[in-house]
Amino acid sequence: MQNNTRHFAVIGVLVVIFTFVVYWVLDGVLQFPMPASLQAASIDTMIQGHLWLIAFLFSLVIVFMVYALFLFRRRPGDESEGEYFHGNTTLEILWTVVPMVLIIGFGYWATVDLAALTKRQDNEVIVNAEGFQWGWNFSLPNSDLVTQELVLPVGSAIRMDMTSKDVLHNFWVPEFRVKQDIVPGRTTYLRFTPTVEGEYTLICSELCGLNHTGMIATVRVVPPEEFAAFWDQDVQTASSK
Ligand SMILES: [Cu+2]
Repeated sequence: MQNNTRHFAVIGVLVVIFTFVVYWVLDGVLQFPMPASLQAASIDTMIQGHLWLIAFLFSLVIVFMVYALFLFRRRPGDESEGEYFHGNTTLEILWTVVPMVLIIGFGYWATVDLAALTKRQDNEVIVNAEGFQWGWNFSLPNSDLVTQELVLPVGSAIRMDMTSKDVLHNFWVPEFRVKQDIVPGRTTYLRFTPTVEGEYTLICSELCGLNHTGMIATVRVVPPEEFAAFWDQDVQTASSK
């Protein structure tokens, strides 16, 4: 028993060290683009939480396994049978209750975050997006103008009202983190607030046919005055045709 306590103490320390190492590797490999929306922070925090959990569970399994493989391997000349034991109620309760608590906890966290991310905001700017094989059309609700480039005002809450001409598509700007499927026959919505001016790429994130990978559009996040000017000017141009 004394011996077991020492084994568990060593394993415990190794698991902690290995957890930090695996997290460090995962965090280094999974480099996300710069966050550029109000919603990005909560999603990034959740991803970090998952990385810690993944690192811990991976370490727990691997450290126990490798430790046992090395320390309790059969020595030369040892022909004895292993000790027979049947079941361990404490262990079984532990490995049922702990994952259950973790899953419920993470589920609760995700539900709260999702509710906050999809909540109606004050003074939302509504922009229509239409996906098709293989491109995008954007317009404002009261404008005839249709553009292939998505211009958005920085700092404003945006609601994308999205439809599809043909098959499933998905609106995804990695820097904004949020994404939403676009479904033929109905309108789906996506809310986000761009926080950093600049140029981004909108990517269709739902396999939609031969040129799916080419279904991209430029997203420009500009000062509110420039946004207003862009649409006003172009609306006039469009209606004067
Ligand atoms: Cu698509």
